[in-house]
Amino acid sequence: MTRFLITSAIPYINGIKHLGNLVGSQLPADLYARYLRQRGHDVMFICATDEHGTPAELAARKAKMDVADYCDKMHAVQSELAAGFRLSFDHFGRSSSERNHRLTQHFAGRLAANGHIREVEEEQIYSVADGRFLPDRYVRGECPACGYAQARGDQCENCTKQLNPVDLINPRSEISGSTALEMRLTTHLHLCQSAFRDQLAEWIDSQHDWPKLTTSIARKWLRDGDGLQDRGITRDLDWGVPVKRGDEDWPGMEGKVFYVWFDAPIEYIAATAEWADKHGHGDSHWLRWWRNDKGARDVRYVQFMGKDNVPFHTLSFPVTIMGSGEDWKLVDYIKSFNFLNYDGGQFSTSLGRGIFMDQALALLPSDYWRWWLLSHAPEYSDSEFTWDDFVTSVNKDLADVLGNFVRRITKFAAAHFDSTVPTGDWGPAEQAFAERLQIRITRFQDRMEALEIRKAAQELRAIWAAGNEFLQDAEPWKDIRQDKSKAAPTTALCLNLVRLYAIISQPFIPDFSASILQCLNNPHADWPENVAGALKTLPGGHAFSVPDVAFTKISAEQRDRWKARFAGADKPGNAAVDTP
Ligand code: B3M
Ligand code: ZN
Repeated sequence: MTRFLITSAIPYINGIKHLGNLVGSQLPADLYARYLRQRGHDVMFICATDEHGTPAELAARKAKMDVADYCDKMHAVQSELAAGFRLSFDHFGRSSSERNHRLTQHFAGRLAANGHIREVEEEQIYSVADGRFLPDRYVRGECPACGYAQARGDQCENCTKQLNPVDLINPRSEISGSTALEMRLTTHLHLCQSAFRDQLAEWIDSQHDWPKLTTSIARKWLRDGDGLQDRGITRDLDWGVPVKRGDEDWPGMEGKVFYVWFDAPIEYIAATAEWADKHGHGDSHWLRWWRNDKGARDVRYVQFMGKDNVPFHTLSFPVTIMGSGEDWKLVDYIKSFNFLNYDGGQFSTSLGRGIFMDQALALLPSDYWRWWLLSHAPEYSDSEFTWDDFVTSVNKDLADVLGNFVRRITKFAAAHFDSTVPTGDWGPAEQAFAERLQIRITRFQDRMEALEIRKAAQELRAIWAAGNEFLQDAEPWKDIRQDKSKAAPTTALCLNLVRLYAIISQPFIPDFSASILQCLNNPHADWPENVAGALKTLPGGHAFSVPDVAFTKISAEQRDRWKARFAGADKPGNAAVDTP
């Protein structure tokens, strides 16, 4: 048994996330957490809402709400959607929590004590029309690196480059659109990241097993030099973690808050502390996940995120950890993802283009989405959601292959064996099938452990198909007419195979799994270490009930209707999606 700490990038509070966001971090992290728990490991799976910074302020402003109230509301909405998608977080925290305030101030205090923070008087963009400084996303303009016209002041969405508002070409205010911007002096804290260049390079170079996507992005910004400039970690904003060094006030920093990207990753730690608080545990319970000197040395820490978040997790956050001089855990493995596109373009929150988590659940149960998203995870390149592909995947993989197998064998056994598992000794065909399946399941495990998600899904699909083939070849419906006992071993094996499918498919489609195990009156979901043994778990005489149809096919008419409906607000007849 190993202890696994798993964190998903924490979604911004500013609205309901689309399926591209979901498949880029939370969903694959959930898959992994579920799998590891099944294999008997001790798992701490953490996520939270990212509630500070300009994304939160701008969204609250649009919703005409006080920021704190807006965050309360949206945290509840996001929690409910996470539950709807069966995301099995041990804790879904909030970066605005008291724990995060204290830990963020603690880290800043340590960094300052170790000489890694400088106070810098610098010019920042001030909007005359708005009467305020405009940090980060309060400014939009052209990206100096790639020319993207809609780049935000904190990071270019197009090329992932971290930016400062002053870098943008032709900047304008996101609040008023005003271009009457001037530079004014203000004092901020800078994190001396550049001093860590060698240490970071050595650390990243030693990660031989990390996905190429992760290391290539990290190296790009490290080598470029650019990515590792000292960066401002404070802002002239009202909402956020007040700037303090530990418990002490920071003279000159009154009225300022920490930058959202400084406190957001610290929330991974804080959320684990929130978890401990919620369960009435003392500090040692969360420290044992995070502090090497307090029991976390044997913990394997795995992070999940979209590629745009990689620079912050490979450069900035590690500097916070390293620079603290305390023995906090550094990440062991970073699984990152490319983007999911929507039907020939990008998902767009502002245009209402694509499918958002709430809309998805209103159309179909979560298993349908989980299966398509995970089996098409954008691991090696961007991938694309199309309705045709989604419908094929649901109708073929889930309905024809998996659902049909379950339905066929349970109905057959209900009709001919009185809804019980028949008794009968295996012949060579059953033996050979079990041996073949053992090989496949080992391969499936290897893929899951290597976090090769698409390949794991392919293997799982092949395992489902193998059951259909076995049943098709064995033809128990022929034997049943002449000699019932001849059909018994095949039928018994296939009923046990239904159970095995429910178990190994659980990380992908947990609702299916739960409902099948219930029908089989078998709550013991032990992993099939030994396949032959697992296929004999339900003994002769064991009673079951026929499950309802697990997956309903999507009709061509439904597909066309949905395709039109989600094409985007710019298309006639479509209303804008109601996300802030
Ligand atoms: N909230 C960006 C995002 O939602 C940001 C991630 C923070 S992870 C510490 O994509
Ligand atoms: Zn760019």
